[in-house]
Amino acid sequence: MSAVDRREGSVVLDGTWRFQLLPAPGAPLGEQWGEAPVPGCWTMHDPRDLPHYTNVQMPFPHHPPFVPDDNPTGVYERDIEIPAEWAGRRTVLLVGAAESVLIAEIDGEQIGIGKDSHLASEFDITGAVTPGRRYTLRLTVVKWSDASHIEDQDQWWHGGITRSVRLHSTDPLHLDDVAVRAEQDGTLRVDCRVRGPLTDGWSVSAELEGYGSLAQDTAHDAANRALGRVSDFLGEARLSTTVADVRPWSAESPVLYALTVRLHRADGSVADTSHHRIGFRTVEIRGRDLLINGDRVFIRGVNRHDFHPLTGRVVTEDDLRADLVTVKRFGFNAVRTSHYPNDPALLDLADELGLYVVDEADIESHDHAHEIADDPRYLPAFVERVSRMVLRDKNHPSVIVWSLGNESDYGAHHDAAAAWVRRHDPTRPVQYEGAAKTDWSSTDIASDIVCPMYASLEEITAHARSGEQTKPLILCEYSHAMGNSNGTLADHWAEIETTPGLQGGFIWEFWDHGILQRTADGLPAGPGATGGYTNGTTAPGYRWAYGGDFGDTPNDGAFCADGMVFPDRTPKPAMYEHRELAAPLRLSYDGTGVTVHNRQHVTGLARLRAAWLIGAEESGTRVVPVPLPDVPPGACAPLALPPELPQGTDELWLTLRVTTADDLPWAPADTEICTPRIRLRERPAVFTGAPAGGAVETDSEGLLVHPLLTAPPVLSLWRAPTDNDLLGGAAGRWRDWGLDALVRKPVSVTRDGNGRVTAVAEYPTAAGTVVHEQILTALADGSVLVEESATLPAGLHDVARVGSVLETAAGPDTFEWYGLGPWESYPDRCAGGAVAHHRARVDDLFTPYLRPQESGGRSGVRAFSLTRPDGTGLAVRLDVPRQVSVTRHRAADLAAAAHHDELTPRAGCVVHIDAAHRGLGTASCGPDTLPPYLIAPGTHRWTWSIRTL
Ligand code: IPT
Repeated sequence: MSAVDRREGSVVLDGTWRFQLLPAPGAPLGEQWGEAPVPGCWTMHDPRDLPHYTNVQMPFPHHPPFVPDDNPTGVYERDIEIPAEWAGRRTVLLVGAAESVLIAEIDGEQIGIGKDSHLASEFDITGAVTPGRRYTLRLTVVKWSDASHIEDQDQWWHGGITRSVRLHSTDPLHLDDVAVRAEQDGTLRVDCRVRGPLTDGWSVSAELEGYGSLAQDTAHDAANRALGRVSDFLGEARLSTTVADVRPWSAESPVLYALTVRLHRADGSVADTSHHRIGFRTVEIRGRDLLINGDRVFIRGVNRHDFHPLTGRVVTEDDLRADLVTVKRFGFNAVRTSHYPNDPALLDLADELGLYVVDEADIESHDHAHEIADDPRYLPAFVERVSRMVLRDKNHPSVIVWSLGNESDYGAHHDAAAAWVRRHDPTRPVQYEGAAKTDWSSTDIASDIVCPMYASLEEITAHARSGEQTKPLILCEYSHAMGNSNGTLADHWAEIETTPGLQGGFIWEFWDHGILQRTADGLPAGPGATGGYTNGTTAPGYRWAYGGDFGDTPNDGAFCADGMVFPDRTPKPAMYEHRELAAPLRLSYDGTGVTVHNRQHVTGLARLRAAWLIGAEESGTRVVPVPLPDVPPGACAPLALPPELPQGTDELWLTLRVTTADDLPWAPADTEICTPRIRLRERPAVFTGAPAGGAVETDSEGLLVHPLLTAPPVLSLWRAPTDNDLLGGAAGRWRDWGLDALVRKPVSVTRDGNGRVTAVAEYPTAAGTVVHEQILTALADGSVLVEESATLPAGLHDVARVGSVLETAAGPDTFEWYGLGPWESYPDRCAGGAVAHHRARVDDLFTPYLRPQESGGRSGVRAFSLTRPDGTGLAVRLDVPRQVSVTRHRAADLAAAAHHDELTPRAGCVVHIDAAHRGLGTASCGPDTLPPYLIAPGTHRWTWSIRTL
């Protein structure tokens, strides 16, 4: 494994290969060959072995190193021709990745085997082939082996060849490795290793484009001193230079320089060339800070798996680019390659687009972690997996930290691997979550960074304030994005930004791993399928499959659907929350003027453009462009308020819509970057002394009768459990209390002389009775005022919501609101967006989280309408900003469905108006929401009005 890039000039063998799937490695080949794509996972197209999802548990009961006898084995075959012009050269076969054991044969002769599902296997086949001749290349891929026990990552199990297969050739005299060290101060050092047959001399030169040749510092010619040797190691050379006025590489400003290294024969002719795009940057740990080019940069990271809903694990360079472009657009500056090395193209893209990478080795022994961590039979695999990754990826400026793997306990193997890395590459820190798990203050471990997963805010801040902290603290996983999640992200960042010693983390995770499945036959739609999805939603006849949907047992259900994007890369609403928290600029308002703060380290604000969005409750929403001063990094400057601000006393908000001014490599001009907001005027009290009208029409229980309502407003304390509610335990309590099936027991209905109706009802639950009062008053403007209170007994200490639910007749299809929007928000996830007038189709308000659950809420709603195309409908006004949701589904419909294809949207709207709505938290894996976002027992009051339009 080396860092010499040989993609150029190689013969790509990707395409359709002959294929047979055998039940086990020793099984006889059949007469008949089928076909399979390479790269490709057979699990995505062969019904005999479908995808299988497990998290921690292995899919079989065997202990390491044993595996089942039933062991799907794919035999891939094709003809190859070795180009005649490769005569006299060295020929190499490269298999980008195969899952899991790879056996390579040429014309029936075994040429090598490889393990490690996420790194390439390279075979020197010079001795096995003659240029100009044709051969049969057979790649046999065995699914299970001893190595499966250290590839127990939380993802689908697949089988196949998952990255490109290529042949390339080199001169017999060739560069074995090129190691580049380019520092922030402009110093550049290039170390080359040379291999080949005994020669009468060689030399290496290097050139940095625009800066000329590097000086050769040392050359060590092993050949001259070891005549008659067996080895083909010829020696090493070191070259160096210093670039004056270097522009350092950073995620914010990813400046790359072109370096070409040439190996010359004794006569000066070029035997081998290696091209590199390098970046000058320095990573160091000083005290408890991780510094990039001397700056303490917050790590706003996300964990990313190789995933594709049609191919399983096969991703193209276009896919990788689309992933990283999305990551950049939503404010992330770092990626952890959870939990294995990615295709080298990902690192090229991270270098180019500007992302810090924690490069992680392909080691996760989760289910048998303790057993394996000190089992010497696995020692070589640990060291080899880590070292091969480092050898491959060391020249990428984007890689700032090496990770020894994930969830594999802590044992001697980790120390051995860390020691190898520290010696081989002293320029980057090493991290391993498991090493730092028990004692965050320990200095004597295989991790230079304390990188816990899912630690609570309280724990990390306590550590940072303890005086015991010895290393940077960067969470390797936090804010589990399963379903409707990522509550309290803003609370996290408020602490991180104000607590020395806390430096960020990596959200779990980028992808929802939903595989596109045909509902008719239950099979994966597979590579090449078209039209099965759009905007996160599957088309009729398809669904997003998760664990168990392919008959896979044991499985871990929807736990693989825990990403910030849907399986088609559509961003979930939580992405907008992150984008706002990571914004390159912030606003402050002191009552008279606005100041804009540039929060970046390297770049000014010139690449951005801005417009004020003026949101006034009464006078509507307007957009006014505003010149953005080019504030230097870390500085601030005044920002002009819009001229002609709406007069009056109604509530007034300004939101700065910040977009890209010009095309950037990761965002075309006019891409929205953030929407910071400030409030200029408070909302005056509403419903004060509104004049009364006539009588309110009610049913015998005192509930509102209205021509557009098919179900009058009644009390709701429940929501369709989110994944966090379910796995965190709240949903179980709610069910035990009976909140999902509340029954209204009328107590009294009174009507006063003015037609005002007071209905009191009880809602018995297993934790005590809730008393609900609803007073309906007709107002002179034709609206009905609804004043409600609900008193929750002490036993109901943490319910989902307290509010009203009502249903409309069919017809209204447009929702317009003044409040936070446009995207979905919840009380603990509402940092992004504008307080303004928004409009959406009712059908679009719902968010298609893979397992149906509470969704579509909008926070801070002050008023809304639901209208038919002709403008008729309902208008609602609220006493104070509240959580409102309008969807086509009752909570019970959602809770009963495992997939969206089981849901039938109702013709009318289901409307929730909440006095209180519980935060989302992240309890499916990690901390629940924080106390301020929980609903306390006692009396809750809310008032609203409803009017016919
Ligand atoms: C942690 C894993 O590292 C990650 O792969 C994923 O499984 C995540 O949790 C949950 O989705 S491990 C967990 C036991 C904390």
